[in-house]
Amino acid sequence: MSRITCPELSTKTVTAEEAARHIDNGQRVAMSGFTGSGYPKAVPGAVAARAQAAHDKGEDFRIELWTGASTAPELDGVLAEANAVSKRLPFQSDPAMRSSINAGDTAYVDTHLSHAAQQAWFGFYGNLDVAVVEVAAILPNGLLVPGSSVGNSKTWLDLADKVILEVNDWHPRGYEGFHDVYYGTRRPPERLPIQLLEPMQRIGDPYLRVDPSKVVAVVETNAPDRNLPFKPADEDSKAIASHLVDFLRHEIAADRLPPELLPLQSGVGNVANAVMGNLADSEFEGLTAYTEVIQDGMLDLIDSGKLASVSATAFSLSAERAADFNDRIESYKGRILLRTQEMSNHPEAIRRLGVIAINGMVEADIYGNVNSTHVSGSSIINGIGGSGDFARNAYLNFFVSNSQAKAGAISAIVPFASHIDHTEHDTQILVTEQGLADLRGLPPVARARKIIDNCAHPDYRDRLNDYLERAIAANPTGRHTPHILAEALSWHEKFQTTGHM
Ligand code: 0RQ
Repeated sequence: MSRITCPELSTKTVTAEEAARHIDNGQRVAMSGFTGSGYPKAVPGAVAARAQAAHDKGEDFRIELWTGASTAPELDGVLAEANAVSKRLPFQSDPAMRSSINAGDTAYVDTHLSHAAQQAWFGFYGNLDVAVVEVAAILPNGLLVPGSSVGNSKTWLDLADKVILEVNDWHPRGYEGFHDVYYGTRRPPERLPIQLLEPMQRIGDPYLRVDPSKVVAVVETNAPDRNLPFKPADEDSKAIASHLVDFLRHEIAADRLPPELLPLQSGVGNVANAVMGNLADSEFEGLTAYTEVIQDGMLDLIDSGKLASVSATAFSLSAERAADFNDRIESYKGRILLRTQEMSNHPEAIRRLGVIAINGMVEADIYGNVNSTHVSGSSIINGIGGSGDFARNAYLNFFVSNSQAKAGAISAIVPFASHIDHTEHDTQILVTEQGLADLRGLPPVARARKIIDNCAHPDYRDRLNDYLERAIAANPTGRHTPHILAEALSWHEKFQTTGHM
């Protein structure tokens, strides 16, 4: 049976190539999609082909591209390869898009994921020309059933002058009832409190709304999400997970956490996935999650009976786990809720619920400033994503990483971070395979001693201690956060010139 049961919208069904003709050079185009799920699969490729054809004739064709978060080769990849994106926001993780940004060809506005929608409504980014949004079905009354992500789709549908819908029947029809789209947001000074008092509370509608008169094209697809595999947890990620879980036990014993913990948030990446795997083998029961992304590890936790429910904005599953979820979607109903990303990552909700935030990092400096985004200060990896939304407002925040990268050539603990996404004022607990540094309530030099002793790799520990002691000695009137300025970034410089810190 067709997934497009609205008579008005079904007459607008066209091919992806026809739909792409509604997108012109220089326009601002917003697409659905979050961590490789729920992004349009067909129209972006057709836009890339238009751009390529224009470039072949010596004509300009580049768009501004806004999304929920990262997408996939069929969206970011094809558009970057066609050099079709002049500006990108709020997040990406695609190899071709990353190269285009680092080459200076695409301007990247790396944005907190809870900020993108509201900054668009405030008009900070300019007028939105076209929205391209993937859904699982269009109902007879024109309401839209989202698929594996909600992200910023609500905002893009509201703001765009023209809308293109992709209806992908790879998403199970059973997605109806899995979403909560909040329509109560106003602009300051008329804003109201968000009455979200529990992770699974519904505060919105199960459907996305669209003004049918704005819909210029509907495209039918049948294509899977990105669904990248996860690395099996190695010894280091198991050690990180085990330090973290021991610490949670310690906090329960000290009466700072209830036995069922507080709602969990887990970032993207292999380490975060391994932490969820470790929790599945632990004694914890009745856990909840108020997070951004549901990776394989979280579904395992639900299946094990340890995790009662998850509120998020998107899935990010391996192909195997996505196929299994699609087959058994009914068994997850009522235990998973997908919200708009401005709600999944809302500072007010995160602060009220008391979220336990766990996010990956690239490096931390001895005082606890954290770099989540850049290599050697200049090249972007992915972006800040939701890590700032959660870490800044969490009850407890953890930043996790191996103590070394690139087979020991790089120390993840450095004298001075080469880029700072989370400042020492925001970071609470750092974890590497070496151990855990609980920085709560500590002043800078005490933080430094703890980070070096507990988290740095032994191969780098003596040099970090030596730097700290010399910095203290060299600053008789600057002993609050002592540095030797000429040396603070010398480890990164040495890596650039010799290939080793
Ligand atoms: O590169 O694969 O080429 O070797 O960075 O590192 O160790 O596999 O770690 O997958 O957990 O990702 C911070 C990138 C960690 C991620 C980051 C290199 C390393 C490897 C990946 P290779 P690992 P993870 C909510 C939260 C920001 C967004 C966020 C991230 C690659 O967690 O993007 O938190 N976070 N969102 O070799 C140079 C160093 C390095 C280094 C690691 N010190 N110097 N390279 N690498 N440390 C979700 C969303 O917001 C959507």
